[in-house]
Amino acid sequence: MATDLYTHPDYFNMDDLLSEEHKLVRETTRSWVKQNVSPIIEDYYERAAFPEHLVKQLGEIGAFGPYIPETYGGPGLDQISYGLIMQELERCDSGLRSTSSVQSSLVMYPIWKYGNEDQRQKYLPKLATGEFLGCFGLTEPDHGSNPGGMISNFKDMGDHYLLNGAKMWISNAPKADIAVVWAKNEEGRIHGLIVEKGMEGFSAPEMKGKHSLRASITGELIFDNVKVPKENLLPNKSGLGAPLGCLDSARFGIAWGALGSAMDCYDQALRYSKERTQFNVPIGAFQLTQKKLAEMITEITKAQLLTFRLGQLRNEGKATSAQISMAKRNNVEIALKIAREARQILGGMGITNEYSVMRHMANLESVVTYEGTHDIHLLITGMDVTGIPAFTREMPNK
Ligand code: TGC
Ligand code: FAD
Repeated sequence: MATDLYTHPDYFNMDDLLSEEHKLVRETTRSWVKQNVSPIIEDYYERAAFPEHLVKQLGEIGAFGPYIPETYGGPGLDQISYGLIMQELERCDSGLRSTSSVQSSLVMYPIWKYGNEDQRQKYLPKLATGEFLGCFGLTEPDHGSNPGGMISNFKDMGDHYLLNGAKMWISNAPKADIAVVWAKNEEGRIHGLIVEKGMEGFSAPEMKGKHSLRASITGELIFDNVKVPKENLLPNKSGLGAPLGCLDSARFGIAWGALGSAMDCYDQALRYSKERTQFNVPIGAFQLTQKKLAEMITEITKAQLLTFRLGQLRNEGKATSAQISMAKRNNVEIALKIAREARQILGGMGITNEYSVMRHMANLESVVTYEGTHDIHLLITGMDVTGIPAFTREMPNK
């Protein structure tokens, strides 16, 4: 890949709204990415290899649990800082952001919010430094958009729980030291359990053959009569709202992150349009190229405003799940469109690994599906504005 020349577009002077701390956090992440990830990411992506050596470094730059309080080893930053870190990581690669946002929002967040003090002290500092890598098991082979139908279950055996079931599509799973797993108890109530690598009957085989998110590692979680100690149950929240609460935090990070991919694609397309000459003029002189660039920067600016306001609301504890859902859906959708347009501006070069645009495009095909598909998020907004859920329907009689 060519030298990473990225600078972020800021058409509406959004930087004026950021504090000095926000800018420092962004700069720290960006320079770490440029120095340590940009030179290697295409190679890892092509080989579908997980850059495991970056895990501890992500801990060092504060990208694991940015908003987790210092008492538990986190940097104690605000939500906008969290968003900016996700933006800088996904600006480079969605898989890199996945590694970080799963650890932060789907592993550290539930332990912090739903765990007891012993669990927080035991796991959070190690997760913050990257000594431990975690994963989050909600999706099952037959229950993706409808996680409430899960069949993974645990029984109370007196001195321990016995866990059975299977999860699939789990980011970080094959390399994870711990898994936050959602399963039903004998009454059918969903609870979170911390399952540790090495527990008998627990395995996490890698899922291969992905054409997207190739630098992120994905796996199954298989539980065959796994004895889980009773102290590993997250005691402070149960029901489907518990995992969905974690998704609020992760979807917030994705809204910022996907925008990072869009900003990178625009930055590369704009630069290329000024350098590449055809018919004796830079291709940026053609009205059709300018239309593409004008639409890209307009959508990026709208998404930046949406995302920043969402960050303010989240800092105040006022962001609703539906607002977060809208931002995730919108920003991933515009990022995908921008990646496709940017690839066209780059012509044939756009399909090569000299540029990150095609990789972003392929990655975003996962991002538009995970953490709730585009259509599920449309239905969440639809339900919010009408008050009528449209997730299920009766099958017509034959
Ligand atoms: P429903 O009856 O609507 O809700 C059940 C209970 O949950 C509450 N709730 C929420 N709570 C917190 N945050 C949210 N976002 C919430 N949404 C709903 C709700 O109030 C209710 O509470 P209670 O007390 O009344 O019981 O549930 P439903 O079964 O009808 O489903 C609703 C639906 C479809 C929106 C939901 O299931 C959904 O979001 N489905 C999408 C599944 C999904 O996003 N899976 C993500 C898996 S993790 C992942 O993809 C990680 S990728 C990571 C990476 O690599 O970056
Ligand atoms: P399905 O739910 O089968 O959906 C298929 C299609 O049907 C979609 O277009 C969907 O929009 C549509 N559909 C479904 N229900 C409705 C409805 N009611 N109305 C209209 N249309 C509907 N999960 C985890 O738990 N942890 C992870 O770490 C994780 N990481 C992932 C990493 C990757 C790379 C990928 C691809 C997925 C990951 N997932 C993870 C799983 C992800 O959350 C699911 O793929 C997602 O929720 C969709 O589920 P599904 O793939 O089973 O699709």
